[in-house]
Parts: sequence; structure tokens; C-alpha cells
Amino acid sequence: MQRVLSGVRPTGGIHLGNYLGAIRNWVAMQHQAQESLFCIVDMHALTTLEGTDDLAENTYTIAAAYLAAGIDPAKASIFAQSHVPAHTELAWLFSCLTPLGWLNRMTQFKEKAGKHKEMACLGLYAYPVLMAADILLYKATHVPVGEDQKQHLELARDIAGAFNRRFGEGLLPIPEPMILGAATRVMSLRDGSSKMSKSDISEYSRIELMDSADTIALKIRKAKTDMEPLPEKFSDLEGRPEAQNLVNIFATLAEITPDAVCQQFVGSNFAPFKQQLADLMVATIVPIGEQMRQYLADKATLHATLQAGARRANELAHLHMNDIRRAIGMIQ
Ligand code: AQP
Repeated sequence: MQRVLSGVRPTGGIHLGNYLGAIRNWVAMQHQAQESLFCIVDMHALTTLEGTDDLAENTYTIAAAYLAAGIDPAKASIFAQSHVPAHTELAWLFSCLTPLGWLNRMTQFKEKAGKHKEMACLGLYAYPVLMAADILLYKATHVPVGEDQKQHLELARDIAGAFNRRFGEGLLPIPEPMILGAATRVMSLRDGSSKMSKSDISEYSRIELMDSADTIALKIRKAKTDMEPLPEKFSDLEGRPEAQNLVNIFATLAEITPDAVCQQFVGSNFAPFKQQLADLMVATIVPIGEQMRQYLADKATLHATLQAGARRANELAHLHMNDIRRAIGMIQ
């Protein structure tokens, strides 16, 4: 039985990296899996949000993005993480068997906490334990994510193994990370060494799914490149991270290999390449953004979709939590 789970944090403008690295793959997987669950992980958003003013609006926006990208609520449950209280209950149970040494290895905590580690909140540190609970609560077998979540997925596998060793082999499946396609790590348009991210202060660093055609074209024109022409082979782009990133995005959108992109533009400067990249991006992203606007104009229907998703998620969570509590030895 293939059970798929993944999620996005409602922390701001959902972007091309979230789409190519994650959501686009979910759309294909929902047809193969017996059960698919796609949540909007609002509890995770709290680990880095300074204010919560936009939390509800951002949550609806991510739900609209899922639908606009092609997630079908008749095939997959779309829900807000906070609507299923068992996520945090299971996170506590897991936190009682996760050694601190495992969490100390997590690079995302180090990146997000930055220099002020002592001031970072406990939730940011414990984030990967909550993520393990998100996955294992539904006994998910496959987790499609971008490259940046690989280490957290490995931790979820370790936690499942530790739980099974202590409370009974086979109780929790060991989830498989699904890091698919050529755009598993889309980089910032302003700096090829950092990941495209919702929280980057520069809007020019990312293409948002609700950007207009003009904005997309402008952001691509302004995207950082270098003075060298494009080479014949992708491997010759070594040491040119911004060019590598743009070629990878082009290849993913055009569904060709990065080498084929280089061959198409060999010897040329970036102007004609950027023009075609912008056209490709507009053709993919603008229809999604337009649909998102339509979904967002009818919050009652969006809300009903989230409620229906939460009903199914709570049903599964209830069943699995009973198994888990029984295995631990809690009174039923
Ligand atoms: N740049 C990226 N390239 C490929 N995949 C990406 N993902 C995120 N950024 C990229 C994947 O999108 C899914 C949802 O990510 P998330 O919102 O839950 O968390 P994140 O990784 O922290 O995303 P952001 O955009 O960087 O948000 P902020 O700035 O708020 O931290 C995941 O599968 C992720 O791998």
C-alpha cells in the first residue's frame, strides 16, 4: 500500500522552488497512491513567524496553490496541520525517544537559528520531530519533498526505527523520501549559492506562483548571471552557480535535459536564453496563479475543502494513535 504525505509551510509567497521541488510531483503521485495527504503545516510556520497576522490568509493561499497545481480533493486530502491535534500529541511521544544528539546534527536548525542560537525557540529545534510525527501519524510510506528536507526525512526514518525497536517491529513503516526531477533544489535568482525561499527579503530572489507575466519577465531579466557565453555541456558550467540554476529551471520547465538546453544556446549570451526562459515560466506559472486567484475569491469553498480533508486525516490519525498508545502501554 502506497500512502503519500507532504506539506508546505504557510510562511509567505509560495514559489517556483516549492512547485518544481515538491507540489508538481505530488500531482503525479496522487494518481498512483492508495492514499494521499497534503497538509498546510501551519504549526511548523509558527517556528519562524514573527507575527501571526497573515497565517490564515497564507494557509488559504497554500490550499489554493495545491488545487490550482492539480491536487484533486477527490483523490487527496488537503488540510491544515493544526486541524489534526494528534500531530502534536505524537510529536511529544517521539520527543521522549529522540536523543538530543540526533537533533544537534540538523543543518536547517543551524541555518535558521543563525548566530543567535541561544535565542532560537524550542519549536525550531524540535521541528524535525514534529515533521516525523506528521509523516508517521498516517503511516505514510512515500514523502515527496525537495532536497533541503532530505536530512529531516532521514531523522523521521531513524525515529520510526527507534519506535519499532522499543514498542514492536513493524508498527511504523520506514518512510521513503521521494526527491524527484532535475529541480530538487531551486536556487535564489539573486544568489546561486542560497536556496529560493519564501522568507528571503528580496522579492527578486524568487518567482511566486501569483506573479504576473510582466513581473516574471522582469525578475528573469534581473536574475544574476555572468559575462561568459553558455557552453555546449552542462558540466562546463562548473563554478557558475547562477547559470547552472537557470539552465536547470529551463530544463525542468521544457522537460529536456540540461545538456540539451546548453546545446540550444551554445555560444550565446544570456539575453535570448532569458527571454525564452521567461516565456516558458509564464506559460507554466501564470495559469496556476490565475486559478489561485479564483479559488481565493471563494473562501467558503476553500474552507469546506480543508474541513473535508481534516475529517479524513482525523479518521486515520485516530485509528493509528490507538495502535500507538496501545503499543506504548497507555490505558485505552
Ligand atoms: N528552493 C527550493 N527548491 C526545491 N524545493 C524546495 N522546497 C522549498 N524550497 C525549495 C520544497 O518545498 C516544500 C515545502 O517547503 P516548506 O515551505 O515547507 O519549507 P521550506 O523548505 O523552509 O521552504 P521555504 O520556501 O524556504 O520557506 P521558508 O523561507 O519559510 O523557510 C518542501 O518539500 C521543500 O523541500
